Amino acid sequence: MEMTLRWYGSKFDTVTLEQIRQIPGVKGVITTLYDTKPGEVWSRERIRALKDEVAAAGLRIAGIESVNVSDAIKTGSADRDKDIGAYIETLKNLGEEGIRMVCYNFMPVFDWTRTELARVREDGSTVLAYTQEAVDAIKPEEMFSSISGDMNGTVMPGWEPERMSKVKELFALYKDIDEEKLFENLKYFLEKIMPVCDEYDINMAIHPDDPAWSVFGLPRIITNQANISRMMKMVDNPHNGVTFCSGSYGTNPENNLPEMIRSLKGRIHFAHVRNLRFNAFERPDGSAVTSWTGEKIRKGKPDFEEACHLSADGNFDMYEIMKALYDIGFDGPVRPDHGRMIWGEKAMPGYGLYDRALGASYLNGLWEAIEKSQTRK
Ligand SMILES: [Mn+2]
Repeated sequence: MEMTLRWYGSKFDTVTLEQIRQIPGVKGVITTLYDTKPGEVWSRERIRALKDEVAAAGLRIAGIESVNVSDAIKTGSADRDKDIGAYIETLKNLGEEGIRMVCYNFMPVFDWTRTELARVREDGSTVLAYTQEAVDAIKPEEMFSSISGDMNGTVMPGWEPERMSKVKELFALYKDIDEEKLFENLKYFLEKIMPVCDEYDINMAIHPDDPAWSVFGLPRIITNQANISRMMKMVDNPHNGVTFCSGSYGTNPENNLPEMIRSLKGRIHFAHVRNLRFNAFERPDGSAVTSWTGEKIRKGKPDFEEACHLSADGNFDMYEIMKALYDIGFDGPVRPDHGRMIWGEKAMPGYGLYDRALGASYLNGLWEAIEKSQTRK
């Protein structure tokens, strides 16, 4: 694996490449052209300029997160072929510049959903959190204003103010889209882009839906093992792969993360590794759950918060997650995911420097221990 950090670009990120360069073991960044819109072609010149900027700091671009997919593609509306054409052009330009991994998602309207961006934990750090109660009590168009005060002046991916001002229109676009239709539109998109991915050896890595269930009645498909297997089979090409995000699949504590990783051997092109702490969880029918680690979760409407990466701080066994990645021979980029806000840092929630650097070091430590225990027997 290659340890990386997500970086939004010098115009948008509070963290600098020079800082990232000093995190032990981090040589690559996962980045994007944050000011491009879905449906827009990324020019070769802009990609090269980004590459040069990263290289000048002694780092390399290990992949893109994200090239966003337009609503026309997700809903299968009239403009989709035009937008797919632009997407293919972007992939070609990335391929020409030697970039081989592209993360994207296929979530309708909202990307990830959290109801709090700065829940205060017992140690005074703040984290992103989700309660089903808050989602149930709010209209989707109020979602943005309810959390925007805690964004520390940053623009959060998927929550751009100009997009959020049109939430009602966006919901109208998706009113006839159910899970089946969304699967169909994803298949159509993937079939069209696979030839350019084959030509340039570009690994497409779909990010799971977060949380792993329907919010506000919108369909969500990249949520569990059965659905990912369906997706892998419907376009059976190794370039059609996934971003294994432990924090997103893990929002359902019954998703057995190491088992899912093992079932995706050869199809995981990127990994986001982070931990969650559940304060309560229940199935939609109200029954109690035991997490994949064997812990009984207190029964109640879903309520979880993002913990630090350490196993002991949340409900995940981080060793087992890294071990599963090691066992399948995973050699792609991995990044610590959302971190807590600590030590007075002001940054995009989840994307400060300090706690992600601690996360990277912890994951590197786990990996070194796993590797040595396997090779020094
Ligand atoms: Mn993720």
